[in-house]
Amino acid sequence: MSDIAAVKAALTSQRIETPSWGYGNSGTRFKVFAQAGVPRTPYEKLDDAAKVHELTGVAPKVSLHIPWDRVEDYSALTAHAENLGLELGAVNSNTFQDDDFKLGSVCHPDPAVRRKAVGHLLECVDIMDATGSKDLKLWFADGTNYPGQDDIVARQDRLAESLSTVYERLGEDQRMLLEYKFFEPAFYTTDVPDWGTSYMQCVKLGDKAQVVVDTGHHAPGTNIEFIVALLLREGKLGGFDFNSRFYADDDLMVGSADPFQLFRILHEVAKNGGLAPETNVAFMLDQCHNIEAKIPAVIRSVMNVQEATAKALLVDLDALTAAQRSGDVLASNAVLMDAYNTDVRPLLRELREEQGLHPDPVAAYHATGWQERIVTERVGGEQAGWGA
Ligand code: PSV
Ligand code: MN
Repeated sequence: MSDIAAVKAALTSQRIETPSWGYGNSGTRFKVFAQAGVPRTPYEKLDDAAKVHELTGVAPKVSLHIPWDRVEDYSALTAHAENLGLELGAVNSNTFQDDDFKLGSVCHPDPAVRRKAVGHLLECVDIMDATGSKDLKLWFADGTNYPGQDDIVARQDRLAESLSTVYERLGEDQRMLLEYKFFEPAFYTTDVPDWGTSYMQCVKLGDKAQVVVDTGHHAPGTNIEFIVALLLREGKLGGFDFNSRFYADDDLMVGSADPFQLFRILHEVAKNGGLAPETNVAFMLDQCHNIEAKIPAVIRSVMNVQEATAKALLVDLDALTAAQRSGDVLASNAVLMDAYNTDVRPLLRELREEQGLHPDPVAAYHATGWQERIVTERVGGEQAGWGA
């Protein structure tokens, strides 16, 4: 696609989902640096997310994490989101912070612990019913640290059985998104370490189960765009958890470590129909802003995804196909590099202005006075965060 109107239309319809936990305090296992003005409640996280959407125009959805975002009344939380022009997005489960889950959750050798884990996942589906969320996003810390610690295949069977109980509970228009990560916190085996394992489990479950690609969850050197292309080919790409990494699961801002990789991923997405709303690929962020200001960092991340998407949309697919078919290696590569090397910032500024937005959302944020306001008003109470 290189027709500018079509590029702008695709950019306008793209939706980027921001994570509630990105607005809270976070850190490494060494230290959490608290920031002034951080939300104390899920309601305040939504207030911050609304700023991001107001200034970017493309971030109306917010992912929740349970129990971090547990509230008394989910219809009140949903109403709060709607009043802010937001929607509640994926509900993320958490079976990794409870003492019972030391040896795993849905793969634990003890059926009572597995029941407890499945109970939590079912609670997440209840919450989805109340919030109108369509996606249940599952990531399991399950695994082992020592050879011989548990039976690899038995754990896979327990996983399948647990997932199928939850799958059966999903409503007509709800999905299960199964995320993989190659290690951490388990260091020897991880029960869902890679896209193949997630894909195998999802295929057995059925059409409502799809794979989530967290860009920080692969071994160094993994060709992520290849995985993305194959999952799209099979109709099994449920979405992304976007972030950047230099070493492991660093959760840095998407597009900051390797913008070229992000472009290559989005090129496969764009080329293989993944930007069409009906393909239903969720473009989620999963990031932690440990040392940088949180709201501007989320805005910057949204802009980074937009820039990579714009470059991907500028790839001249006709020229690319012609060069590929004629076996012209250098010409094929040049088509991609021409798009990547295009400065799309003027295009995005123009698009924002056409939509009545400020051309520079980060500058616009600083001019709103929101940061000063939350620092003054959010005093007392307990700041949101997951501890470390
Ligand atoms: C696990 O590392 C993960 O990527 C999952 O998506 C979790 O839900 C999230 O991080 C928690 O930050
Ligand atoms: Mn993730």
